[in-house]
Amino acid sequence: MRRATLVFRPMLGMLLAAGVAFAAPPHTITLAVENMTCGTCPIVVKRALERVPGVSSTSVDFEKKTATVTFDPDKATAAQLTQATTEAGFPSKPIVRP
Ligand SMILES: [Cu+2]
Repeated sequence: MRRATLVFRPMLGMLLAAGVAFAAPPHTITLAVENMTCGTCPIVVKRALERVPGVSSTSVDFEKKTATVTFDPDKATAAQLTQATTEAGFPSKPIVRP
């Protein structure tokens, strides 16, 4: 019994380490959002983005006309995010930083 425990412990550790390695870290991107003309618009944009599966957090800046989105890259893509805002009436595209 004691022997079995000694063998299985390291194996369990390896499995856990592998699981962490396979889970991709969340991505954060900033979208330039068009058509936000009043204080209600950011709320609509935020809701549209949060409906996309894999999105964990969203913050919309009305002054800068941007939306910053954190998402699981295994579940969502940048294209799905821009599509979600576009379908809500607010076309967007990722801001590429130099
Ligand atoms: Cu509005």
